[in-house]
Amino acid sequence: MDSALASENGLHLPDTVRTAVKLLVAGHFAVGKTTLVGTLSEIRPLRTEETMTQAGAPVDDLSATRDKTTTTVAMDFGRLTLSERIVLYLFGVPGQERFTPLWRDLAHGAYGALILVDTSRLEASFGVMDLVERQGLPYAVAVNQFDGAPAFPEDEVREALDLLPTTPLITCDARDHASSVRALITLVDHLLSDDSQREHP
Ligand SMILES: Nc1nc2c(ncn2[C@@H]2O[C@H](COP(=O)(O)OP(=O)(O)O)[C@@H](O)[C@H]2O)c(=O)[nH]1
Ligand SMILES: [Mg+2]
Repeated sequence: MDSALASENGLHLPDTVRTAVKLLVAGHFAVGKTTLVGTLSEIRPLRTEETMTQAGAPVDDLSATRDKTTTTVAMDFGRLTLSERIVLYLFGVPGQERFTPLWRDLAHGAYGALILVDTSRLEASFGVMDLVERQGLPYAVAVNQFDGAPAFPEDEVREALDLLPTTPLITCDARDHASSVRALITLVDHLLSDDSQREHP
């Protein structure tokens, strides 16, 4: 929740900002989206979390989700002033199947997506990767390294997720500010690169 560029209370944007960039933070249930947006945001992130009810039990797979008792019903929202001129707006967007109809609206105007994955259930990311690709959004993939999750070599993760050689793949800790900033900058660099322009002209 810090930025040297945000004003003291973190609410007001410097009047030098000229460009606002919308980015999605995407990923399956409990992969760390809310954590990452909260770590990065200089304003108090807007969260739409609700305590999971019994009614959600058949659709939200809790088997591998450690001690999680809330789920994002719509999205997270945060802001990060990257430079005097550029502000990033971060939208944490749900990967659960039942939110698919929201995706076109959420993706509207977005420059790209950071897809969070968990190596202990890589296959759970296929759905959200498909959603991002169907919206035509360029993306980078960040492994949110959970304690005790397998640390596969990069080429195995790339193969399992069927990534293009040009798609950036990084490891991060969504609880750590510097690590999360690095992940986001990797995405922004990719969005500015020729590779991303070639893939999504
Ligand atoms: N060990 C560890 N736990 C994390 C990390 N990121 C998130 N968590 C925890 O994993 C759970 C799910 O994270 P959350 O951000 O709510 O996931 P979301 O459903 O994708 O928004 C929470 O209990 C977090 O505290 C991480 O990098 N390492
Ligand atoms: Mg969440």
